[in-house]
Amino acid sequence: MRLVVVSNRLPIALKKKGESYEVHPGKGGLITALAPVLRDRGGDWIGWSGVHGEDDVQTHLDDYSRKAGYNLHAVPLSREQVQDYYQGFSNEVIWPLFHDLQTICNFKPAFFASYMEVNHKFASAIAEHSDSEAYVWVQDYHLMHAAWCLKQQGHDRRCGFFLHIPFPPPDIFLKLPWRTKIIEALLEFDLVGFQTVRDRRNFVQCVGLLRPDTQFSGRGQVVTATYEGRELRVGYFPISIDFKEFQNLARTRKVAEQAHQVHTAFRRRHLILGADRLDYSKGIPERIQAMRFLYFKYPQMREKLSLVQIVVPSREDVLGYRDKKLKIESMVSEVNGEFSVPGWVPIHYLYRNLSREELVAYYRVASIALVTPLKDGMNLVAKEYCACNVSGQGVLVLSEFAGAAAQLQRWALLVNPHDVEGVADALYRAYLMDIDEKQARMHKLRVSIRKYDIYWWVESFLQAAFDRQLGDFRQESVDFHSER
Ligand code: GDG
Repeated sequence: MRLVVVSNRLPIALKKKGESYEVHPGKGGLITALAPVLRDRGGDWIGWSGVHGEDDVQTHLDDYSRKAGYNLHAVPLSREQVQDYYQGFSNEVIWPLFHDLQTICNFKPAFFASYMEVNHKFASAIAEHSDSEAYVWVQDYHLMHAAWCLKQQGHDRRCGFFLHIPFPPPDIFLKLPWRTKIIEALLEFDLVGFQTVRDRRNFVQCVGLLRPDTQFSGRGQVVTATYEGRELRVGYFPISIDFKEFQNLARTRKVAEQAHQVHTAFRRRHLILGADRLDYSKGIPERIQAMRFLYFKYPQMREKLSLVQIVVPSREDVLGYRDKKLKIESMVSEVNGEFSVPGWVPIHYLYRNLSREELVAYYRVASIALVTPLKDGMNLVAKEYCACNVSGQGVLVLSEFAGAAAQLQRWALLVNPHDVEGVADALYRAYLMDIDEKQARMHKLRVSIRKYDIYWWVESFLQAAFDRQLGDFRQESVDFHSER
């Protein structure tokens, strides 16, 4: 069966070279895990290329496809569509709303109209590049109407959908002017997947309020919904990383040397690491406040612990992101102004995209990872840190509002990111933790992440999509099935 993956962006980066383009492979666990599946099945990937109106883009993609072993198809988007569907509807409506920030949503009707137009465009591309035998796997919140549009256009396809971000509870979701349309669109997929059991519960509750004629049956990881006389499956599939790849990279000589250099440059002091895309959901200002509180409440931690905060530039065209950056920068300078002494700076701030090796070197050398999003679908940084912690002595301080907390809560130090004193206390506890406890916790974290890696994620989604009977799924709670 041919697999067709659909996402807002294709898993490549196009770089302009003179009059032409160079195609570079995309990074990240999703592409690493899906590429072999697509190659084996002879698959396709449909998405926007990231550039506007270049006629020859598809020719470059065709050349690349021959090498990659699966086909890439670009969906062309105009500048206006990118502005209204991507920056507008996706990132000024759905992203903030689904991260519980309804007050900053911009519910402009033109954004929804553009979103619908683009979803129709994607549906036409899916219809063109697949037949009724294919399985279409749609990724994420930009394309929640893909299955609905396919049906409207008269195409019969089996479609699954995975939401990478959280699904909000009804009191927040109901604020959305297009709430019923979105729920009805999601119910048109054959399988809808969420990151955690909590996200699925929120979805089921919203369906209950907006389409009370829908019946749910079964329990466990995957349940059945009956909607307008047809059945679909609704499950949770916590996404993960390529554990072995990260671990192996962390063990290379190059990364070990880089880690050693960082350690020496910081005069062998302990490092706390934060690494995030620039985003208000990641809780960076609250984290900086927690650092200030740490140095204030526990002055003995000054000159012993420094935070290295990596911020990766992101969504610079979306309203509010630039202000966030300025706010973070002024907070960093304030803390540094207050506590720096000759030879020691409390917060090292890096605003750039590090190479994978550099990032892994920081993961390897950091004594503590401080992962404190206000809300996050999963958070892969938490998992990558553990995979790269080859010394086995690092401590993960993790927000209870990250999807990853459901799986990792027993062995990480869980914190409420809004409680800056609580975060400071957790950092102090992490610093003082005896080595046996650190090793025991990190061992458990690594075992769990190794077991439920990105390949497990792909396999469990695809099995729910077309292989297994519902009875084959776990009915019992396992570690990542917690309510958190
Ligand atoms: C969305 C959801 C969900 C970070 N700094 C650098 C760098 N990174 C990479 C990390 C990691 C990725 O960025 C960030 O992934 P997250 O999961 O933390 O967050 P989102 O980007 O918001 O992703 C999230 C995810 O989708 C998957 O479903 O977990 O909840 O919001 O992989 O390694 N990479 C490089 N340099 C850096 O400086 N090269």
